Amino acid sequence: MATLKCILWDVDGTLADTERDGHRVAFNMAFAEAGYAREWDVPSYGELLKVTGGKERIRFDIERGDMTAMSDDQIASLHARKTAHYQGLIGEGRIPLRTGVRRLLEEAYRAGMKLGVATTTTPSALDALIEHSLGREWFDRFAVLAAGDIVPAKKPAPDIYQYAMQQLDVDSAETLALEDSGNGWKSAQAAGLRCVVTINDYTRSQDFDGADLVVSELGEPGSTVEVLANPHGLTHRGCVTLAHLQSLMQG
Ligand code: XBP
Ligand code: MG
Repeated sequence: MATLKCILWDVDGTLADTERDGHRVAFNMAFAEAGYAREWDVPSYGELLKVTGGKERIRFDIERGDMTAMSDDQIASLHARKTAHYQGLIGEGRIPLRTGVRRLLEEAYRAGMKLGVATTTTPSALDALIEHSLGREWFDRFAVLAAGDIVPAKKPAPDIYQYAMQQLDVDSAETLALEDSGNGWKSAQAAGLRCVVTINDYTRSQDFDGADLVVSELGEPGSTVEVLANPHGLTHRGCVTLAHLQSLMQG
């Protein structure tokens, strides 16, 4: 029976709903600025999310013939502009944290859990979200910020979770991941982690078979959380608490 020592947080879609009104808008701003006649609308961006990583997503769109051909260097500069626009949008404070995220983070921090981030997004995009949506103190409270190209293979590969666990000196049996997407769940699963999924509009119909708990949100005391999968038969009314995460480790 393992004890929960470490919680690793995904970022986009989990800490905050950043994709539709953050990343997507920033990609479109960079495309327009560079003179590319391409706009990712809300539904087609949902499809593009199956490709993790912004540079990889642009390359995919090019390879399928929907965007002007460009070199890897051009993709990298276009993506750097996208990241700058994203930082601007986040700086305007327009993307709040998802319901229950701050509550659970604070509870886990006070309980002395090791906390970390394991994300596909670019480090400077993550920094902007921490600074403007979470608060600067979280730069110290997260013991590791594992992000972007720090590992060669992005989610659904397990690499980013393995890297974060290595940095924190914890093993998979004592670590739980919080995710929002099928690719994120696959990554956590491949790293051998327990995983709680909070779905969003883009990920609701994705495959979370085998995940330890799938809910609509972490919720706040008194709120109604939709439970989509609960294989451990966890009894919970309302929000997901640290005690729930701890009990998931024992099943
Ligand atoms: C989600 C992603 C990222 C973002 C865009 O990451 O796949 O690529 O969509 O960010 P996660 P970048 O859910 O793992 O946080 O453009 O910086 O890659
Ligand atoms: Mg995500």
